[in-house]
Amino acid sequence: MGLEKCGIFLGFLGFMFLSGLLSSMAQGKKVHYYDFILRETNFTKLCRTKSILTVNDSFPGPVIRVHKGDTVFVNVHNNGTYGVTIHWHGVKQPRNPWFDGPENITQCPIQPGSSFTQKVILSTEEGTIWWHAHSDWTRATVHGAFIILPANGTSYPFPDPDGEKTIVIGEWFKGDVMEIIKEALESGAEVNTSDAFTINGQPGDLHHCSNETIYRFFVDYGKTYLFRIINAAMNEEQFFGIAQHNLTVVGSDAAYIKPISTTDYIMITPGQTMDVLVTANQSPDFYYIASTPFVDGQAEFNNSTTTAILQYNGNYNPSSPIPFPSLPSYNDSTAAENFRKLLRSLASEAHPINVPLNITRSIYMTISVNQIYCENASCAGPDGNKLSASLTNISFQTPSIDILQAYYKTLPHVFTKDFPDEPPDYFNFTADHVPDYTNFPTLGTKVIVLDYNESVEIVWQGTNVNSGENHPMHLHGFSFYVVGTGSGNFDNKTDPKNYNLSDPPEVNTIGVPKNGWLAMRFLADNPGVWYMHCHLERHSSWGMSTVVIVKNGSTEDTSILPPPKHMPPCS
Ligand SMILES: *[C@@H]1O[C@H](CO)[C@@H](O)[C@H](O)[C@H]1NC(C)=O
Ligand SMILES: *[C@@H]1O[C@H](CO)[C@@H](O)[C@H](O)[C@H]1NC(C)=O
Ligand SMILES: *[C@@H]1O[C@H](CO)[C@@H](O)[C@H](O)[C@H]1NC(C)=O
Ligand SMILES: *[C@@H]1O[C@H](CO)[C@@H](O)[C@H](O)[C@H]1NC(C)=O
Ligand SMILES: *[C@@H]1O[C@H](CO)[C@@H](O)[C@H](O)[C@H]1NC(C)=O
Ligand SMILES: *[C@@H]1O[C@H](CO)[C@@H](O)[C@H](O)[C@H]1NC(C)=O
Ligand SMILES: *[C@@H]1O[C@H](CO)[C@@H](O)[C@H](O)[C@H]1NC(C)=O
Ligand SMILES: *[C@@H]1O[C@H](CO)[C@@H](O)[C@H](O)[C@H]1NC(C)=O
Ligand SMILES: *[C@@H]1O[C@H](CO)[C@@H](O)[C@H](O)[C@H]1NC(C)=O
Ligand SMILES: *[C@@H]1O[C@H](CO)[C@@H](O)[C@H](O)[C@H]1NC(C)=O
Ligand SMILES: *[C@@H]1O[C@H](CO)[C@@H](O)[C@H](O)[C@H]1NC(C)=O
Ligand SMILES: *[C@@H]1O[C@H](CO)[C@@H](O)[C@H](O)[C@H]1NC(C)=O
Ligand SMILES: [Cu+2]
Repeated sequence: MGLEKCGIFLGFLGFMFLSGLLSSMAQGKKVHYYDFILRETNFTKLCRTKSILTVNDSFPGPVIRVHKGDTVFVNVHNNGTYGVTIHWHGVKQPRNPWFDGPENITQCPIQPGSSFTQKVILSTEEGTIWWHAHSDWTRATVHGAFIILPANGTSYPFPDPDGEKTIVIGEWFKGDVMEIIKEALESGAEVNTSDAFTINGQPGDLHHCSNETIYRFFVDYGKTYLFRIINAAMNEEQFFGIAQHNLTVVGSDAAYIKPISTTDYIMITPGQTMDVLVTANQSPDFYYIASTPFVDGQAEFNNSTTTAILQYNGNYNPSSPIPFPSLPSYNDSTAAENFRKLLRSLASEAHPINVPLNITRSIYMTISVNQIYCENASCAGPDGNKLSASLTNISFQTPSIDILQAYYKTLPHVFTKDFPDEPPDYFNFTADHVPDYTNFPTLGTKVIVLDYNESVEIVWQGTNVNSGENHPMHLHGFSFYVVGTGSGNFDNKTDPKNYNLSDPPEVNTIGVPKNGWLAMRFLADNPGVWYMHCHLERHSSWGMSTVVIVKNGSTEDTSILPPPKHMPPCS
């Protein structure tokens, strides 16, 4: 190459580089750096001081606050006593499964004394998501909000709120969560229930130990606030409300929705987020904010209510008693469904949707709680068996080498690619009495393999095996459109005729109704290894999960990014 040509070539490269830089500057996209230090911290809750694993000693953990399309580097240092991983819940991570986080799915744990810097690539997400540990039950105390503001030069699709509040609903166990799940998996019994729910780390004053420390949200009369609500609880969906204040839901799972006006409660599953506008238009007073479990299954659960106070600024004598919201009763499946059915995409010019219409891959997947047979009824679950759970009757066995590495390096014997597109056996999934044999799943590390850009439909079918209940299903690496739902068994001939293809909500987690079904669609345009699981932690621990591998497309731009130099090693 002559000198002149070379100069022109370099000039061209320079131009390409500069124009790239200029266009990203015009959109104001930024790179952020956060340091997370995982360590044991002493906390006092429910009259008991105990050590919990936290990020930077805070529960809930630090807030990540960025703009749409930014990139975040989080240096996670583990100063604790066992291996942990961190997941960015609701971040699609285009082509970047390396930093998604689920233990032994995309990485092995970050060992004590070591660090892992995770690159979190934001794309279309806008609104509220969260981050949490994704190792055993560590997420009980290791989680925090992840707020994504509109990109520079754009605004909310509703009037700018006067202020913003973040509500993280958590679940508090007096015992050690790692011991609790270990003990339950060994014995096969139901998992110990928690002792309280929390709002921003406080159980609230229905628990006398939290009487003085109940969380207070201060508001000015006449102003409107954007409440970003995250359900970080482990095992229970929640009904949430604020006394005498209407909730206007404007977003969920970092996507805007058509405003749901004047609802007096929301139902929010573990894993979901709701962006809610609240106008402080009542007489200046204290008002209870409350969250109570929604559980329509048969298992024992923590039936307590967590509270906080919405407190108007000013001089006045608060009412006694303080007004309390009226929430649906704990097993009101209809109230839960009635709320979920209100979710519809904004589907505007500025926030368009792209629902796949020509489905090239259909998967019908059953969701069940199961049992594993124990000789001589030697286990502590029902009938002397062990409790288990499955998708399509396969109880997922987590490997000891991460599936991403095994896939990338073609390592044998880590997983198999034979997760079926249909259940092995059709029966009346939602019958009052299902055949006994359906209780017992097969065990395996079976994954779903999708071609790049396939238009996928998954129908999740709740079953009454053991007993039915609402399951909040979550998919990593994507958000998906909820196109249909119904009770009983899905009918693949008639039910698709009633799909909503014009404004279905775009979410990353959704409650599949008890003894009902839910159909979702997505375009498989994100190559990688993506975990799919129930976000009720004990179900996930029992095997209610699988993995979706999306193959590379034909170009570099449609392939998984090169791996980072150092991934945490597997032992
Ligand atoms: C937003 O973009 C404008 C140019 O369009 C720029 O002047 C400004 O600094 C940007 N603000 C931020 C916070 O990035
Ligand atoms: C966490 O703590 C470290 C060390 O004290 C500090 O450098 C870092 O900024 C903190 N991170 C956050 C997100 O607050
Ligand atoms: C927590 O407090 C207990 C006493 O209440 C103490 O024994 C323990 O060392 C403390 N742990 C940490 C990590 O500070
Ligand atoms: C945690 O931090 C302390 C203080 O810096 C250090 O002495 C200890 O070795 C660290 N432990 C781990 C497991 O990183
Ligand atoms: C679980 O609950 C049982 C019964 O209350 C109790 O004996 C056990 O210690 C608990 N396990 C843990 C790890 O807290
Ligand atoms: C909390 O404190 C208030 C007074 O400060 C008292 O009236 C109320 O009974 C207490 N509630 C509980 C559950 O202890
Ligand atoms: C809540 O919404 C209903 C229905 O629009 C309305 O009648 C009521 O006045 C609203 N209440 C408050 C407190 O804004
Ligand atoms: C849960 O608590 C509510 C209100 O205290 C009560 O009505 C209901 O019966 C309780 N449910 C269970 C299953 O304990
Ligand atoms: C639907 O997809 C199939 C398979 O990719 C293709 O052959 C067909 O032309 C598509 N139909 C429409 C209407 O796009
Ligand atoms: C992940 O693999 C490691 C070994 O690399 C193993 O110690 C750990 O128990 C596995 N985790 C899970 C959740 O199976
Ligand atoms: C399945 O069982 C349910 C509940 O008993 C019943 O209502 C329904 O009719 C049954 N469906 C079929 C196809 O038998
Ligand atoms: C439709 O459902 C029937 C069972 O009701 C099943 O046998 C058949 O394979 C399904 N068809 C497709 C295309 O999934
Ligand atoms: Cu579940």
